[in-house]
Amino acid sequence: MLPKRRRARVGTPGPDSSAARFPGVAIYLAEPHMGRSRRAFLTRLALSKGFRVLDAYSSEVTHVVMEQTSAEEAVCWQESRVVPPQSGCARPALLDISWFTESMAAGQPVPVEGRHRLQVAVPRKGLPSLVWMPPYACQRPTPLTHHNTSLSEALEMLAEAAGFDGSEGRVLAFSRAASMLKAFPGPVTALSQLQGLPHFGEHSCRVVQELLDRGECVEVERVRLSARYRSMKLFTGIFGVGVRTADRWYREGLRTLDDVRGQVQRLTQQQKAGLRHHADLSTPVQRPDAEALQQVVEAAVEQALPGATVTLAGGFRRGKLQGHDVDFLITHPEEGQEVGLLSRVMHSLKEQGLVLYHQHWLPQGQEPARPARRSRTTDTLERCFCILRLPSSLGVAVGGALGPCRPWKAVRVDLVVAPISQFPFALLGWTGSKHFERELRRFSRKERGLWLNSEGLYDPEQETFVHLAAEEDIFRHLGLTYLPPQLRNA
Ligand code: DCP
Ligand code: MG
Repeated sequence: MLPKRRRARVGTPGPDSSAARFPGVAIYLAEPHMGRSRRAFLTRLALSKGFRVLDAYSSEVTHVVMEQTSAEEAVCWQESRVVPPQSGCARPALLDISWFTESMAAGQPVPVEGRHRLQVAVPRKGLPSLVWMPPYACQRPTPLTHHNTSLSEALEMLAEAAGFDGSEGRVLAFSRAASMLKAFPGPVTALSQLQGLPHFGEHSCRVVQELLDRGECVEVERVRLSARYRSMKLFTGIFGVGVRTADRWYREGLRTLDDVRGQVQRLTQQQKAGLRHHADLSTPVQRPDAEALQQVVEAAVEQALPGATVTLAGGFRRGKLQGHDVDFLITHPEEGQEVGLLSRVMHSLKEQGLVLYHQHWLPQGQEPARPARRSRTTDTLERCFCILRLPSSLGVAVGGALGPCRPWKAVRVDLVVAPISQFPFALLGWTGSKHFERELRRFSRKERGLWLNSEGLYDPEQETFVHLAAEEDIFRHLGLTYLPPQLRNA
């Protein structure tokens, strides 16, 4: 079922009417610039005159009608629609709204003339084809490997640097442009291919242009080599150090890890542990490490509460082969059974000598906190931020920065507990990517009027939580096509 707001907006009299007076005509009103309420109005108008209007684009469509859309954009839109071919079916005509309004006025479909058609007159030979892409990252598949790595990495670095300066607007602008490039269906070789796509502001375009022209961007290289970026990157890479702390240290003149070690009396326990294990923690965790840790955690969980489950989340669930940590979600099929579980799990891991550091966060109350109006990445699920000892006896080549003979390696592990009723939201929230989550929450809030976080989906009008049983149901409820984790690498 669609959320209330969407139901209200889309509420058109049943399209696809079988009582159509013109059997050879099946209209599809394409939405890019039309807007939902205008589309609903036009649909009602056409239905009232006996036209057949299809709600979804399919091989049955004979007339696609668009408004304020250029011929090139229309063709790209059509090319991006994958419709199984039906024998004997011609491609539908791409038409301007003028054909529709004339037909409505005539009370019957008027013959299609050249002036109605949104067609590119000259074949676009040699020109890169334009692509239509939806604006929110949660509306499009983003695989792990894509065609524009050097471009997206450059823009992501600028986003990271903007984050170090607390410039959230620029973080979003660069992240969104980078994310579009990750989802782009082929290599970008000319800036014109990005024409008309959302999120490519003047600054991002300039960077892309320079990279395409010269293979390098002066600004990107200047930032990458700057003392500020390098120190901020180094400091925020320490477990327990956020941008604000890193910035303060930088302003105080600290530049290196040794400078930080010299201030040990000012460090939190978490930061001290982060520094102690810095060499291991700055070496990527490999997938076999994550799988070995899953077995360790599963055994501890099973011992603490038979029937409880452990699910690998984060980047590894999206198919990444390495990551900066391992994220696990724990639940039990019976609501309430999970209370007190994490303490027992940590006790079991400590007894085995596997815990190098841990910080346990308990939920503030039994009731899930109402999601904030503004999306946020943190939530109040019970969790433990740990550094675990991964012994080489588990069959993993721990090697790493300290040489191949080390019998163990320190690994960052997040253990998160969710009651079964919140599990789908926790799984969706902790699978990422961060940009995907940010966009999903923004989409939910702005397009559906619902507030989403890792604990639930809140309807502020009804003042209730929406109960859903699986990730697929959350996508469906938001009116989104389901994307498996491997396609959430936005
Ligand atoms: N997350 C969250 N709340 C937090 C921390 C993380 O909701 N307090 C979410 C955001 C991420 C996901 O959980 O989408 C996993 O966080 P990570 O920082 O571990 O990110 P990844 O697993 O994607 O990256 P990496 O492979 O580097 O670990
Ligand atoms: Mg992770």
